[in-house]
Amino acid sequence: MLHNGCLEKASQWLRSAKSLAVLTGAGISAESGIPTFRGAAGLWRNFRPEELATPEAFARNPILVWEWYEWRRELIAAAEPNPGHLALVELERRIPRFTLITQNVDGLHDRAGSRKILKLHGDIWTDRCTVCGSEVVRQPGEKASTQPPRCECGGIRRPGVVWFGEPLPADVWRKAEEAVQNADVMLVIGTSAVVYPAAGLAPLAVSRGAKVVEVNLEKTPFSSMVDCSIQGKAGEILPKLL
Ligand code: BJW
Ligand code: ZN
Repeated sequence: MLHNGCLEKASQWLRSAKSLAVLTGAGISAESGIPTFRGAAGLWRNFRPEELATPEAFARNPILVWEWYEWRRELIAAAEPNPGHLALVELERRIPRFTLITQNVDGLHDRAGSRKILKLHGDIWTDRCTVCGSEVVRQPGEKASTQPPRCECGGIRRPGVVWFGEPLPADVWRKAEEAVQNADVMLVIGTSAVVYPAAGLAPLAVSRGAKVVEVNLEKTPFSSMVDCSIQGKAGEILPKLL
């Protein structure tokens, strides 16, 4: 169903949900002013994210990749959570079994006040040493560096995110699958649904008989398979669903 007529139905499902899984993507942070990956605004110096978010790109040109992340960290530090993020905080408060699964690395769900967050693709505020694996958490607003910093062990640090070709953190992924398998309702918000394995979670919920509701500005590969696909801005639709 590709019309907004299902908004009322979706909010009924949410009211009676005992177990809710939510999957978010870059679209939920778009109204906070953070560019999505696959829109025109996602371009940085004419590079596509697929050319920058890979271990090969970092190995080839660590400074270039590092600068992209510093640019994004600056945008994110200046941004605020929006009504979409806040609506999910309220759902967490209302629904007994609630799991927020996010592909986003921006930390806006944390800043909005969500507590149970599974970060599938890591966190842009964490740096990880490429040699010893030790992690350092940075504070938004910390002075930017133009080069990837060095670890005490001498290794160079990289952003603690998941790049193409890298496995997702195994425990986080296991919990995400579990939450989706046990959900009676699933919300899929602001994701283009092209990046796996995250894109497999909504089909998993469908196959388990959950009611699946999509909120997105545009149609996606999920739209025709879900129970209700609502086209609109997450920051406007989610508060209406409550
Ligand atoms: C709004 C809105 C508003 C806008 N309101 N909506 C062929 C087939 C299947 C899989 C593969 C394949 N070839 C390669 C793969 C694997 C690959 C993959 O899926 N590639 C596909 C692209 C083809 N996946 C991987 O490599 C993953 N790892 C893996 O598979 O490991 C296997 C393995 C096992 C064991 C050992 C080794 C390996 C890893 C994927 C990692 C993805 N990483 C990134 C970067 C993270 C760090 C960073 O942020 O820099 O994650 S890529 C980027 O895409 C980022 C995002 O989380 C992810 C998803 O993007 P998202 O969130 O959907 O954003 P957009 O921009 O695409 O969409 C925004 C949406 O919002 C749009 O629909 C808008 O309409 C909407 N919108 N405003 C509501 N206001
Ligand atoms: Zn180290």
